[in-house]
Amino acid sequence: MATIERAEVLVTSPGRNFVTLRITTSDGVTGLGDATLNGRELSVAAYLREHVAPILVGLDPQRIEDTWQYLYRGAYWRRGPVTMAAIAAVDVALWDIKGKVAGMPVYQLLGGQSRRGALAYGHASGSDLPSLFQSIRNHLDEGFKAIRVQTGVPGLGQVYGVATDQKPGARYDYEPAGRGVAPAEEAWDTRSYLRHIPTIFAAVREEFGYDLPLLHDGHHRMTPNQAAILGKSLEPYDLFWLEDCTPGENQEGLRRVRSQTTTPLAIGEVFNTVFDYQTLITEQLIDYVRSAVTHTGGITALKKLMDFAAVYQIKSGFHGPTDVSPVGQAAALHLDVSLPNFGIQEYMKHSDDTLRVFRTGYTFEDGLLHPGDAPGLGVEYDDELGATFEYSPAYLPVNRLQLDGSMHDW
Ligand code: GCO
Ligand code: MG
Repeated sequence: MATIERAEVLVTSPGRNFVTLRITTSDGVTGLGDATLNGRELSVAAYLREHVAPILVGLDPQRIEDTWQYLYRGAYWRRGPVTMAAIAAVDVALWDIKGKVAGMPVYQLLGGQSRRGALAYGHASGSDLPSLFQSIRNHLDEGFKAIRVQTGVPGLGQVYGVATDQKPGARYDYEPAGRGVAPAEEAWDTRSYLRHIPTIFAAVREEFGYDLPLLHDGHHRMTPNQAAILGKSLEPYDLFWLEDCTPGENQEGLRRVRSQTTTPLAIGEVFNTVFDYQTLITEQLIDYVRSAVTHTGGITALKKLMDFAAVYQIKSGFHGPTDVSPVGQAAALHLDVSLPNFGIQEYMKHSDDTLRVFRTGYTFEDGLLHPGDAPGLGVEYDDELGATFEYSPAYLPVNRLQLDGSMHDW
């Protein structure tokens, strides 16, 4: 029987920071797992190096479920983004190994394909309408068939999620990364935002029609009542979803939003276990689960969460920004094509440097992503090149109220 011989933590920064776990078996089979926690990367690297890698050595790499339970229950301290990203990395690396040993892509081990590919949405943004329209056109030219729309708000400066440059492929400055010893600060005003956003969606529908699925991310900035107001005012524009309208950790707060608006809701990119979703799912307070494989304990945990959601007709809409590494994105795609209750997949192409360090086999054609047919996940890591991109701290911005400088959710 092969055993786990080595578990190495690889940190690289080709444009932005990534943490990867590589597990090697005594037969020489390797598996990769993503452990990237944007802005807190080294905490997961240390958790893995100090507390997980040593205890993996000697275990049976085929026992994915048992290893998951061992790391989750055995830690005593449960849940939390650092722990769950570390468990996810081990889990995904073991699925990669199992696929390679079986000679099959991971999606085959998950039950095979349920669809030709995963409908992807891209990120269009602009500080004003002409630049937003240009960005939407660029995304349509790149083949996207669903588009997230973010815009600047009059009276506010830079707003998270809005690119300042509209060249094809351009994106928000913090994607790839906001390097520095401390986060940048942005100013916020929710009332201006609530007034402005419906006018933007009216203009986008007028220009691009009603066929194109449109999404919007509220980045946790509203109270339940404010979210209800926004959801209602966006109803005429037929959104695919309104994302993270409130900080979802108060799950009961979503009852207020849900009872007031039929705009579909997506939540969960900052969640890390099924328990964060319990009320949201059983009371059908959301339509889409936003988790990433990387931040929710891996393929094993996210598949169970999605099976639970399926009972309530809730679909997937996995988080796929560039701070989820190509390994994490590949893991999501294997789930996407196999899940019966797939909804949509977020997709931002990684930088060219990133895609040289992580050689991927996934494809994007005619608006659909496919994980490819290589055994395992289909991603290879270039150690030599990875080592040339040294880690440096990079942070998401923080958000303060324009009125008085209070710290605010975003
Ligand atoms: C999204 C997001 C991202 C996150 C980022 C955090 O929907 O893609 O909200 O932009 O803010 O991934 O690390
Ligand atoms: Mg989001």
